[in-house]
Amino acid sequence: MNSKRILIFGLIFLMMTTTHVVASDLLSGIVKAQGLRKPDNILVYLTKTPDQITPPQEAFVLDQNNLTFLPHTLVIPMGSTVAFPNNDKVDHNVFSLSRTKKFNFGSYKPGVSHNVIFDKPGIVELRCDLHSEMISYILVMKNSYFALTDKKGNFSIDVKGLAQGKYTLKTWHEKLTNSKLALELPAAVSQKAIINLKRGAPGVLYK
Ligand SMILES: [Cu+2]
Repeated sequence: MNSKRILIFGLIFLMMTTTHVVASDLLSGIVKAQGLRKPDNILVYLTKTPDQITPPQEAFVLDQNNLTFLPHTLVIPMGSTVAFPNNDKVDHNVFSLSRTKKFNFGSYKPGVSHNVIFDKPGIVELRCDLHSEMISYILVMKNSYFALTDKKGNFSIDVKGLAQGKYTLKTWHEKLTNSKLALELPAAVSQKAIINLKRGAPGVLYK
């Protein structure tokens, strides 16, 4: 190999290794929610990313126990299957009237389960026809860049592999108005995002 060739290969190698991809990092921050007892279960998600996602083979579980849906908020990638087992002592009738996915299992007994595939992004509000206090949310996402806040409002999203550039960080919670924050990667991974939210009617996930 002559020196000219070595130089060209060297340049190609340099270009390949500096394609401006966020190597490995977490986009983290804290959400403060005015008028909410705890700032947990708030969805924080990135948009303007490539919308490619591989749903897991295994089904997610949205349990029914003690007249409660568990978890209260379930975030899943588009195309995922969710099982709705009745692990309670009484019958339940789980249904959704949401545009993202409409279904109604009818009344079913303890020990029985139903499966649903969520093939469209958006919000699904779950209810039980027998117990009006039962409510939960399934949030169906277009990409895998999302997180739910913990009890203190902390979140972190793995942005590994995302190209350098501008993105939007959005939030959703059933009792809070939506928010959006423009940010730039990779700069944003080195600083904590602080998001202040207020009570109000939320909007949709995707327009
Ligand atoms: Cu019920």
